[in-house]
Amino acid sequence: MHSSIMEKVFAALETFRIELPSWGFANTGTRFGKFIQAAAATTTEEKFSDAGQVHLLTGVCPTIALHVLWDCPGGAQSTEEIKRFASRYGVAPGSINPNLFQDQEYKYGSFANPEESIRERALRHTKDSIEIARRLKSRDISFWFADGSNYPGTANIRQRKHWFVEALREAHGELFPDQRMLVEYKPFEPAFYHTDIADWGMALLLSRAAGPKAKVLVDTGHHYGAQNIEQIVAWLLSEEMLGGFHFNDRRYADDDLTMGSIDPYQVFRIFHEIRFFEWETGRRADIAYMVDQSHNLKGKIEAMIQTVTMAQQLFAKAALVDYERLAAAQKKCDLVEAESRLQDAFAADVRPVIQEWRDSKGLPKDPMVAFRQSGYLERITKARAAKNAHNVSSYA
Ligand SMILES: [Mn+2]
Repeated sequence: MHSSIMEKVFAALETFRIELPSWGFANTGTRFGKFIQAAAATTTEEKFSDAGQVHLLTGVCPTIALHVLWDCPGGAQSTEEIKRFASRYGVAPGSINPNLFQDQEYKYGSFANPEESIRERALRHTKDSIEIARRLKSRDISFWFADGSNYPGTANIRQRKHWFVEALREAHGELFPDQRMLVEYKPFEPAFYHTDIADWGMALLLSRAAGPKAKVLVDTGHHYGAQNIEQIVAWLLSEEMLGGFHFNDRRYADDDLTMGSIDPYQVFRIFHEIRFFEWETGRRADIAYMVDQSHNLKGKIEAMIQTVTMAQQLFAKAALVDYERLAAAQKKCDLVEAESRLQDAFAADVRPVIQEWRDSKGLPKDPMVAFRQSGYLERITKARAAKNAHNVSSYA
């Protein structure tokens, strides 16, 4: 392997970290049923333990995203326990995700619920989440809202937008100096007629209205099939409004498949836009890379290792784009030369260099092989099987 390729990949990998979601280690399913895995995590401690394994073997997942309702049942009181898990299992708390969609009260929305007392309840939960984040030294409060409606004429869309602006502004006012607020969008599901924050433009306007610490979060699964996600990324970068990613892949809708399993070139193109921005401006884009996947069929820890490994590969490939030549080709409108800069970088097999990088860090060259040899899965399967067997597998 050419030494400049090695230098570029090593330098890229040094900067690349990706956050794991606590919920990615738990039992999940579809709206038709939940599939129970004997080794699935059912407690916050088990989620920390599993995320700790992924970090131990890959070295690039130092944080775990937490879901307030599921991981912090005692609210702010849960933070002492969480700090103990973090030091025991070697992963720090990452983004804090308020839950504004699961409680019965939120049937008709949270920040945009027509009932004032429910909007206030949602804001109280948000303020509690910000306090949890402060205690855990988490930087990002990450919002996703299920708010929307199922039938035409049933919701005052403009009024709801106004309520969203009010609530996000108030939440923004509660943020501590080093905290950020990330606003995620999604076109549909669970709402099937209108969703209050349906696309990046709505998320951008609401973030701008909320205040300077609010940024947009791009979940790659939250787009229509033909949408050009990397263009959205380029625009958000240009507007200084890209705060983070939730990575996952999909074939049809928000399928939550493992990153790069269906369309790795798309993830590469996203990373390319970020690297191109950084090359042109000479500064790092301040972006939180996060995984948001639920693995219904694959083993959860293996699916996560596979995801992280794929993320590193695609990020490393994007680091191989020759930006001097690309910029020159774009200027001359030499389309084939310009496109080839991307295609050549994407075609490079970076796996041997990544293995060397891992080796240089004292990490296993192949994290999946190391995991399968570690005996961890057998251990947790034995320890958790009985508890998981009692879990309900049906929503009926
Ligand atoms: Mn997401």
